[in-house]
Amino acid sequence: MVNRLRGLSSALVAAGVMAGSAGAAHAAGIGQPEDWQISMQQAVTPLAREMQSFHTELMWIITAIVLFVLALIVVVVVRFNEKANPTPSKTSHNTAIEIAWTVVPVLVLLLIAIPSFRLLRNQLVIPKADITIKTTGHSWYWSYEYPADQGGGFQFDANIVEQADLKPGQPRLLTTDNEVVVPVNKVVRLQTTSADVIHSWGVPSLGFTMDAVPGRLNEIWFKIEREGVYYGQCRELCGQRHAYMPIMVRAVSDAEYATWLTQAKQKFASTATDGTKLADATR
Ligand SMILES: [Cu+2]
Repeated sequence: MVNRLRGLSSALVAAGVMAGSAGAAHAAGIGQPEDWQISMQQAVTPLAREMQSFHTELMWIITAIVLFVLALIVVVVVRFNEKANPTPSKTSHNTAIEIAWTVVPVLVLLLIAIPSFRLLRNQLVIPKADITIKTTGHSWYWSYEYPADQGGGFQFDANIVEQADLKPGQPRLLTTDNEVVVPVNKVVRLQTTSADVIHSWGVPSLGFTMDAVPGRLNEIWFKIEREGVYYGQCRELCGQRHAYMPIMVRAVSDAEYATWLTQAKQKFASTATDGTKLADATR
């Protein structure tokens, strides 16, 4: 038995080492899913961090409630079964317990409501934005528009790179031909809409998804705190190629962003916008 346990534990250690080395091979794990991942992708925005810590808080609260209810059930099963307790009590009221089981859940809900509404407020109240980008969902790709008054004045489409055309290191089903480029540590206001059916723009490590609805302009914000590439996908079941309209966001330094803007203006010159400002969804 002991030997068997020892064998099992060394097998587990070996599996752990293998998983660890596999993890090292996929060192580009930030911003994209990893093999055997069970936790969420690393948060790179203040909102994503707040969402993840709220998630953890909820997990603790839920775990405590489940354990408490489980303990009550065990007590009832052991102490109040027919054999252990042949003449059951006829009690039908207990004011103290009734007050407790009303007040305690209310307190638990309050404990959850406070961080929940704070998070909701932080998501919906957009700080003063440094740049605004508008994205439009199409069946089945995203297009992006950088307004002229912020050094842009162009738009482009971002289509999936098919598996056969992927370069080494590019993740399958997540890589696009053109990417959204944003400066790090800047507040980006992202506006979403759709040209056909309802899509949803979502990048896990940025911490949100925002519906892209035809005829509506939704907006959300993010501030990426580290340079890198962050991948996402359409999050609204939108049709046949729903799984093939990925999102690729690259966060770069201010200088690199300025360089990219200049290059992008030339690259996407044929799709230049007329210089009108993007609408403000809050007005
Ligand atoms: Cu879609």
